[in-house]
Amino acid sequence: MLFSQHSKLSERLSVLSASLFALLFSGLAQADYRLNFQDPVTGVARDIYGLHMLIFWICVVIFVLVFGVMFYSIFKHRKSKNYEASQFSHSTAVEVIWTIIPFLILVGMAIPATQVLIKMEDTTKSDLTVKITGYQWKWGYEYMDGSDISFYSTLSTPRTQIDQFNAETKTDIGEHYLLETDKALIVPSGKKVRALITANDVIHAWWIPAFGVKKDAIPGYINELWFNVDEGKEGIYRGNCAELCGKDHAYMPIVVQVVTSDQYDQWVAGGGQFNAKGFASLDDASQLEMVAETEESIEGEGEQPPAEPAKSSFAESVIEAVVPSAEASDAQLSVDQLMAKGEKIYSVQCVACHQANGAGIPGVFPAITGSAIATGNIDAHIDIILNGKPGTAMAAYGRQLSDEDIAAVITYQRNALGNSVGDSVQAADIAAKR
Ligand code: HEC
Ligand SMILES: [Cu+2]
Repeated sequence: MLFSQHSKLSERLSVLSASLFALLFSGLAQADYRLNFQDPVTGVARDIYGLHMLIFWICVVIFVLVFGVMFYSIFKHRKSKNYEASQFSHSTAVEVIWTIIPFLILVGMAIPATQVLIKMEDTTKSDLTVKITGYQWKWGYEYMDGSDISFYSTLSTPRTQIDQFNAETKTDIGEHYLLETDKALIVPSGKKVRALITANDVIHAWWIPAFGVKKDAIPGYINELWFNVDEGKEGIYRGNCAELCGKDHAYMPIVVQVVTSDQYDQWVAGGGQFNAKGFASLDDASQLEMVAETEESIEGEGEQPPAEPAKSSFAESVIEAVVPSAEASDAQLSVDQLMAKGEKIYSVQCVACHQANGAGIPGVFPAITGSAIATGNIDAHIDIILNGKPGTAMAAYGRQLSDEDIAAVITYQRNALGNSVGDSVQAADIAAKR
């Protein structure tokens, strides 16, 4: 009886451990698994890495010593040896030793840590300042050096890749799933870049692990950070918003493209244009190679990433749609053109709240389907999109989208998502209302 129970238990245990094992290793095989931090590409990130390793090894040594002594004592003085325990209860000498040694260890760790902290906080003598603003759910970048470049950076992974919960109809996700944007922050290597970080709604945080920077973006408050990417480490670096900021917190990645300072000057002189992949548009043929190369060296240890599947032409068309067109806003578009463009803009800028089918989220984000504004007087519709609704999550898109984009998304909302008002607007109508 006892025996059979026991064997059942051990059977269960072995099943459990086998499945745990399988779980662990299937996870390892799937994920691009790596240990430790990303490879540091700035001096501060290298310092942080060094500090991390130093403290790690101090911990390892303490661990081995403490457990070594413990296990040795347990084993040496075990009951079967009839060891007679000593009965002393106080030892000033031991107490002094176990106070002084940890104290010395802590001071020994605090000195280099403080040096790095002081270095991290020193934002003086910067070559370039960028203002970074967190929004629900995108990042705004503004160059403060008089170049007058500013833009918003939005997730470019298509919602069709994100919203697939059915394993059977699942399509492949892209290589940089949820870590890709329509426009990257462009910075030069070998230059001290200072960032002023704030937010427009709730608290976000700007985080690029390879740079060793992470700072909260707080509404009404400006935080500072700086980084100086080593020359020779040009490439694409990716990070995330690191402060839970609501429903789409996971969908506001950060992409930074580091270019040489010559390329940066060229980009600024060209007015800060972007190519279809959201990187600096330079008329320098070597640029694409550079991007491809460094992406590999950041991520690739050994294995070649799978050739990009005829990659989301949808994502690219979205990006094209989102980059405001430089054309004059008096161009007339057909209703079909407006609807096609509007659908793309809606699927990038508006779905997070109003949902792909226009139903919104009851009690939080209103439906567009049957909405009094989206089916009523068009002036009110234009107004809420241009100016937003202060005090709510509905942002003023007049600052973020071009006249044509706004005309398209309004036309789309009025004639799709279950609405069929039948009217349309042109960019010129929007310009007139600004
Ligand atoms: C971050 C969430 C969010 C995003 C993104 C968003 N909206 Fe809204 N939207 C809201 C909220 C909240 C309201 C309700 C505001 C209020 O209280 O009147 C709203 C209201 C509206 C309304 C009025 C609906 C009604 O009947 O009251 C329209 C039209 C609208 N949004 C269009 C858009 C368009 C177009 C976009 C994309 C360019 C967009 N919204 C993106 C949150 C959002
Ligand atoms: Cu955020």
